Amino acid sequence: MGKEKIYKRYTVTAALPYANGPKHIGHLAGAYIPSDVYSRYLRLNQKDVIFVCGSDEHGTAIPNQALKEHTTSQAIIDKYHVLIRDCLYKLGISFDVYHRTSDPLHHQTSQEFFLNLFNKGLLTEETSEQYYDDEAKAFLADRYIIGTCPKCGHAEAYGDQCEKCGSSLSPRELINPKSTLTGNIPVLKPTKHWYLPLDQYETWLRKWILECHKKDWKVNVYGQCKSWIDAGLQSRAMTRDLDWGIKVPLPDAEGKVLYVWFDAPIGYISATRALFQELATGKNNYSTPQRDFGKVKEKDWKAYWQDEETKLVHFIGKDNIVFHCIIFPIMLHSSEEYIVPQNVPANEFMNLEGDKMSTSRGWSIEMHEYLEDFPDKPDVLRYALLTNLPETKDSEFTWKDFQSKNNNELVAIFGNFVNRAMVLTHKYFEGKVPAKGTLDELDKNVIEALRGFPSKIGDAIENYKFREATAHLMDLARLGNKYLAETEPWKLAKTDMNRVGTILNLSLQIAANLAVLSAPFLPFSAEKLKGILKLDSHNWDETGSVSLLQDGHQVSAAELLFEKIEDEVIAGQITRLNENKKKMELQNQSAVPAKAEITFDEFSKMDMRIGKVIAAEKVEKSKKLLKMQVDTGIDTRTVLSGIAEHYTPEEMVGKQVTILVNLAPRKIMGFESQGMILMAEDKDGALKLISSSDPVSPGSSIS
Ligand code: B3M
Ligand code: ZN
Repeated sequence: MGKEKIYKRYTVTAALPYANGPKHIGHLAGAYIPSDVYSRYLRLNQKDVIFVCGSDEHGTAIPNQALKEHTTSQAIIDKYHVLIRDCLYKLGISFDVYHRTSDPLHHQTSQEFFLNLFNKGLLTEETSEQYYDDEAKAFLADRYIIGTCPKCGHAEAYGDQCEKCGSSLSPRELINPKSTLTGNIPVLKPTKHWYLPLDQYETWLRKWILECHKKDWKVNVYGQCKSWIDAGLQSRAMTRDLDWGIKVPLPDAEGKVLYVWFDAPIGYISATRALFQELATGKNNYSTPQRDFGKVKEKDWKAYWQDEETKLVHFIGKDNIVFHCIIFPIMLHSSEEYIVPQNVPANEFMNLEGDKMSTSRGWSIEMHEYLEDFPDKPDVLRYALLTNLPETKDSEFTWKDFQSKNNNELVAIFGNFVNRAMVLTHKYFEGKVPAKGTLDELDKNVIEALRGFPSKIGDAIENYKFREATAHLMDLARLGNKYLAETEPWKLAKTDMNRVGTILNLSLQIAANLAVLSAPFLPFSAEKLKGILKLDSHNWDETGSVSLLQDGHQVSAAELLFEKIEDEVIAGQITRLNENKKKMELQNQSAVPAKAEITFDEFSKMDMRIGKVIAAEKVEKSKKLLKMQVDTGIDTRTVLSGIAEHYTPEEMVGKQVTILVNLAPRKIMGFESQGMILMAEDKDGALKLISSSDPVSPGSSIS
């Protein structure tokens, strides 16, 4: 490490996932894997680092999901908080704390934050007209309004953001707005809110981002920030009319809560407070300390957020850039208490098999699904994602690539090298590390190359180039493989055991370096490899060491680190993906909205009876029509019905049907239809007869 300013400590955050559903591997690639590699790397360097995250449990996403699942918001967050948290831990994401924004400590922290800004006079109070749904009798929060994006024309942009082009929007910018509650066109009604005047911080932002961070922020992040600042910032409401969230801590704020993007990033601070509370009191409801924090006091959390010698880094996906680079930093800066982030290395999106990843469309690989199918392979997913992170532009995950990364790299290069070195050591030296003899040119070159790896990998990580760092790691295994292939110790065994000793000593040192250096990327395999080598815990060295393993050190039995994934397994995943998509397509076809209200009198004008089909035939030249004779109990009459694609004439004869008998007769294809048979239309367009499940005599009326 070195070059840039030396920080006393690091606060690393990963975007708080909304607890409104399972999260997919795109989220992992966006924020969780990079932040985890970064934090693990810092720990290996004995840095004072905390890695914080938690569930985002507010915002309209939660009640929206509750509506869909016919349950309460509380039930939704309880369910998904646990699901998401457990998946992230199983995938090796090494948070020191995973908090939740429904926790009282977070409510308190957010309210204090709000009041601090309010008391300083930094929030402006404005009454404005906002969209209101007359039928639902509610003001519509941003996410309850959809319409056409004024920037890119996307037809389903939300009131606060277009997910297609990433623009941050306000509801009134949407073209053809619609309420998602009822589908109605919303009306404007006055309501009072508290605003953060972002425009007042333009000078500060220009200096902080455009001048100070032009070089060290990623181009995609810097570019987005610049275009927002150049476009001119507007004040933004920090409160909402909603019944789910953190109450606005003011006397005249009945029914109002903090805007989710006000409270969510404060969640990082609350999580830090929770961590130190728990460290100080010895509890661990939310914390999973990843290093020895020594003796700490509750208030020690402050250093991680308020001391200029702390480096704060936010890992997020690109749709969160404006909130982490503009709004939250303004909140932090204007509080006059907090530091602002040093970097926000946001990633772009990861697509899946040629299409955008989306849980709601069923086109995704959810973390829990992956873990169900590959419970012992968290590292394989980590590796497949790391080698393919959307760092500078959108990337794409395919199952074929996943298989090939596993079979051709983890198995064939990394695992194979380690295995060969181990097997040969057992074969020729009873599993004891042989001593090195005289080194030849090739050995010296290998040692020199080896020494370069820790800093190459470290530099890449420190510059948020995790793909590059991962490629370097695999190159180290390649170096080992190449060395064995070139020296062929198995051929020398008969003639020159000294030479074999040198080669295996160096090979084992390479394996030991792999164990240390792979830990941030492949933590489970690194642990396993350390076990195989009986390597004590090791920190990251500046240079690759050729004395990690002492001469005569006994290693364990050889064990495979990775195993091949067969074609059938991959084919099965692709089938499952396509099936999920179909299933969701059906589920997402929402029911047609209800028709306008009618009176009971109007309803009772309809004369519906049970009838029995006594004859049925196809109507010539029509694909859809059946012509039937129906015994209505009153008479026998002709009825035409568009069900020929769903029922054959034979199937219909003898069937009990529901028939509207007082519908005015209509001519259809030259025949007079005297009534209408009632049918239900399924989401996929299939028609089904409606009738009583018990036999009822023809003519019975329905009411
Ligand atoms: N809950 C949004 C998202 O998952 C979000 C991030 C909050 S970070 C403070 O895109
Ligand atoms: Zn757009």
